[in-house]
Amino acid sequence: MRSMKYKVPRLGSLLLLTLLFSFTHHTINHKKVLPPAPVYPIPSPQQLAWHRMELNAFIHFTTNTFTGREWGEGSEPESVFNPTDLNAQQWVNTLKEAGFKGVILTAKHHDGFCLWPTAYTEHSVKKSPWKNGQGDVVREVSDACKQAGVKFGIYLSPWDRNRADYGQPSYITYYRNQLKELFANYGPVFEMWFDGANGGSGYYGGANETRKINGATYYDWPNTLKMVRSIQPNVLFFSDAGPDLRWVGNERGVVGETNWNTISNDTLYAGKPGIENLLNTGSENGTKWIPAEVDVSIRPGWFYHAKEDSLVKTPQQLFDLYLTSVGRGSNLLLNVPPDQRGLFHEQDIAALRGFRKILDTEFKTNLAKNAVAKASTFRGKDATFAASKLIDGKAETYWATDDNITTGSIELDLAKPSLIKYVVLQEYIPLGQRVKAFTVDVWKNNSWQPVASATTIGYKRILKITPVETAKIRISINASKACPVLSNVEVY
Ligand code: FUL
Repeated sequence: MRSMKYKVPRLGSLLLLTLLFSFTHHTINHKKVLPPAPVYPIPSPQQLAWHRMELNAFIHFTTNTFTGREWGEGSEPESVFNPTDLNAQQWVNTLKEAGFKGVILTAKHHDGFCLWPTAYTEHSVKKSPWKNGQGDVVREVSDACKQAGVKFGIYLSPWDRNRADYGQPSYITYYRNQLKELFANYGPVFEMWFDGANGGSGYYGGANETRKINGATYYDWPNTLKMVRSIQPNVLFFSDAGPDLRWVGNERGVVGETNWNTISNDTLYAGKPGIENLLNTGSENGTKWIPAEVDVSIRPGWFYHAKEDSLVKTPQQLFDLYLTSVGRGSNLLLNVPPDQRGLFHEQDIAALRGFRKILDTEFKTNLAKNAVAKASTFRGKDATFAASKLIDGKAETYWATDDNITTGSIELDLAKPSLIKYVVLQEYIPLGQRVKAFTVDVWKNNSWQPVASATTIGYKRILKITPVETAKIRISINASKACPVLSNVEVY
């Protein structure tokens, strides 16, 4: 027993020594390779979640739906608002099936009519014959969204052609009261849409005149946003100038081929003329992360007009819009306006289903998934940052190079020749947007043949190429603000 007691500690300390040696040896020879430092500005967690939504929908609905106008005067009697068969679940479920993750409703458009029974004006659903004045469209849409697991957003037009005091300080109090009401009772609200439009003329409580406001100062946005944030800290504010999401500079559904999520907004404000081109591309050295949102309607107008039933965009046109928005690193905000029944029209539903079908067909089989990926170089020769991270399907892993290297290429070996039509790339934007120029080549007739050349990537870039059969694809990053950091490559 005694000798046993003596032997056990000796064996133990030997083991301990061996362990200690191999541990110190390991740490000395394999210094941990640190991830790249962020290139600022970077997205907030809320903005990052927004990027990942990709597809959101707008719903324009008010008295205009019944009067045939696009901009109501503000003098429309409440009695005109009378949908016969309103069904918000039909709207939200149709959109969800087509892949939309969020819905933004016009709670009040420029005409001032309120889709909820607000305490601050009589110009609302409560004075309309719809549901004998007991209805609440905002409630029905926010409930339908909750039920479907779709996020709910609000558009509340700052310009109000109904209010007698529009242009006075008291109107700002009115506007803020309505925001308080909406945010306290209908949340959570993922996005708040502030429209810069202001056409000047209106009913204005019977004054019927043209009113000019100073767009830079009248609304005192900083204090309005502070108030809203105190109720819902996670909301994202959209306007021409941000502060969280920016307008894309047109209503055609097209963001710049060069699309920086960064822009300097110090001198920008909603409705400022002449900034469309800047908003369309952002700026490489912008001081704030304010990504562009691409708003466009499925019809020529934002509101439903029966005469436009034959002009609903085709599934192919919607897919093209997807490529010029999501495909260039922005989100699509597609407007689908309910008709006078209070339903999405059959034509629009068919177009949305067709759009979904094209998406599912075109992006059915990701050929990169089973490819072998290698890179010209990777960070610290550490497997954490190897090319295989580009095809592991994980958003949180990425390929990166060493800090002093701002170019590099990735090769995907598909094992056998396949027909390819699209190349999808994603930067790991939690560390900032970096890539400034890149090219794509395919291996054909024993050499590399160029098939695409582009500038920015950002959250996502989809390149549609002339269909080509190949077994090998090369993506070359030719210029980058700092070492490139890419999280995903897909090939279809
Ligand atoms: C514009 C408005 O004037 C249109 O009516 C529509 O609401 C569009 C989304 O924004 O500025």
